[in-house]
Amino acid sequence: MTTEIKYADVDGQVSEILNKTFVTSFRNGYLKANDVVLPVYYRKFGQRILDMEIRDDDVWVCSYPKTGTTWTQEMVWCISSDLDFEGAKQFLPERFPFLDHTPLFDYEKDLLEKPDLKLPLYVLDSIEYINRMKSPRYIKTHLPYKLLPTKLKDQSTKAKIVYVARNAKDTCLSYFHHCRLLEGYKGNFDDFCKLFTSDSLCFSPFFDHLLGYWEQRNDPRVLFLKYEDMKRDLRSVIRRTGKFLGKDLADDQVLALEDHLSFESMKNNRAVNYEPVIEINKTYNLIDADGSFMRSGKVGGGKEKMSQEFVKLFDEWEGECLENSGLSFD
Ligand code: PPS
Repeated sequence: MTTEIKYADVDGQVSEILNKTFVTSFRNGYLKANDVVLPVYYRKFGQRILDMEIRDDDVWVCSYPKTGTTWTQEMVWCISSDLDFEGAKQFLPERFPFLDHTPLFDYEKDLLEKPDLKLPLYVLDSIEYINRMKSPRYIKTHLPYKLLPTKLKDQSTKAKIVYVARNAKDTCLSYFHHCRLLEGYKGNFDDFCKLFTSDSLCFSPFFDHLLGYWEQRNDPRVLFLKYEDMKRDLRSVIRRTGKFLGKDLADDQVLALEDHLSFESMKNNRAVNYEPVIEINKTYNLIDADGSFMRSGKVGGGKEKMSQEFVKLFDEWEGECLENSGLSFD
């Protein structure tokens, strides 16, 4: 069980590429925390996260970035709240905060330079925001299993974890667009594929992330989902998740939730589509890029966008990393 974090430098060449291609005021370099790539700002928070108190009625949604986290969060929140679509109008990060938000985005310099930039507590200190939340708490994290709070992994807690995974190529393409839109990435897609497959991006190594949770899949407190299954048969995933959360959903509830969770519906829903964040980034010149968070919502786009060389590289890499694990993607 991890109770302390060992920090190391990111390889010098990788660090140089990351610093050159990710250009924003809120990112000041990278480190490795127990071999996981994270921003240097994480060092200030890592131990606080490990030492966090956990509540038995917590529900955690965990994922590598861009694998369907927001979709899963909205599904989990709506099921848990007995389909309170009125309550779901509240901004998702308020009702389902992102634990690692503050370690990921260091706004200290921006706050000094832009005194009218008013940021909420879930941005300024996401850990404290979560500590102060009323129960039941719903918590998002991109941290790999080994960096989760120690007490969340303790057998004595009843807190639940829903993990969502997505195939590597689509995750990479979605992460590329995300990094341009929200994290100041200025490089091209080929360079991003190189960073992704060399496990140099935040929250990597990618397959270790998946396997860390996959190994927990038989724990009754853990539900392992796949984005591709949600696309193919959302109804079944809603029912499975309902069962896991102790909610027996009626047929009309499943249909209503399926509608609420459709890509079109979520794309137009400001509570979940992150448009308010994109607008703040523009207003305060934190990022200069166009696009939308709810981008395409498809399976297979990554393969279409990549060169044949990268498709081959991704396939070989996946084959090696997932060999004998029992985990596979369509
Ligand atoms: S984040 O920033 O890491 O939390 O992003 P995350 O929510 O994990 O992933 C965003 C991708 O999920 C897609 N998405 C959906 N697809 C289908 N249906 C619905 N309802 C839906 N909601 C979100 C979103 O479009 C991103 O994928 P891409 O491939 O970029 O479109």
